[in-house]
Amino acid sequence: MGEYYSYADLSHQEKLQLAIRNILTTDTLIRPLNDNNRPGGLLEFSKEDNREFIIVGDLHANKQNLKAILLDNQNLFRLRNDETVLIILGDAVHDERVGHLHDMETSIEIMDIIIHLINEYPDNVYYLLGNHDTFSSRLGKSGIQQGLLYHNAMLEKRGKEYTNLMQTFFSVLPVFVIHKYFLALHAGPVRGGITKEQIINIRSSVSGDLLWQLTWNRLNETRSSPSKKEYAPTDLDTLRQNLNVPDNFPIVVGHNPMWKWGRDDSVWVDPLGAHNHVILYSNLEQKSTYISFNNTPKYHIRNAKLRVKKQKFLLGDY
Ligand SMILES: [Mn+2]
Repeated sequence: MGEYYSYADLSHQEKLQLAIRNILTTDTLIRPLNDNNRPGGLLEFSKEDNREFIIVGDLHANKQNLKAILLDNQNLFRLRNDETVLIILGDAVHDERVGHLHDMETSIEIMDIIIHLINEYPDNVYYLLGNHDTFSSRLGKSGIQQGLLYHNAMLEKRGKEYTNLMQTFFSVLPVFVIHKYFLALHAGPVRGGITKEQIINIRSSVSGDLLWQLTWNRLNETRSSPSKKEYAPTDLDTLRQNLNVPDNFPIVVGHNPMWKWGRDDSVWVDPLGAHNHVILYSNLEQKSTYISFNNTPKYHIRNAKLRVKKQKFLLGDY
């Protein structure tokens, strides 16, 4: 496509349109079509795919961390050379730091970067749906309606058509990754199990609350019976069984930082009695954490160096 126009000349709206098209045209071998012949909720990468996969947790509008990850360990260079695949686990938007819950400019900006990455490397960059990837007035934190504020800020800055397109963008995102060495999704397994077919048809009218559960469920922290909105370690085991992967298969999620339980502050390995389970949170100010599976079952937890000035120079202005 690069022969016909310069990407930099495209409007924000055209870039977003292109990103939607890129998301919708993922190879159907990777993203099987649902029963309505539309791209489904599942990305399943081939066992022959030997690229490195790096996984980034919730960014919550932290652009510096995303840029630091791109520059760490030659990741951007490797994306460009089809050596690395970047999976972002959703919730790139909505700064959740105290005092910043109203700021929506940074959410618009980080989505500009992600849209750019999807357009630049459509076969190597995948963004999964998180519960914050919405304009819903019901999405909020501390009584602040972040979904609605984000919607209004975008409407003001980019206009109605762009805002409608962003709604389309959210509605076409994949939800779940199956890779030969891991499973990944935004929040957690559904209660009672979910089949591959159900994940592919996650947006079907008969799916009930399955999409909600995959993007909202939290690990039960009280060790009592999990509520309907929570999952227990046994639900992770059920998910592995449903998807025919080994009992010790890693399941990587974001969404639910376990700060009150101490330990590390951006990544939790095997929290609260779960096994082969990682909760990843990539939005800390002092730390930019991500995970790499470099064609082996063993993953590495990496912290990208936060080098602010050099990043701007190397990445240019998105
Ligand atoms: Mn979340």
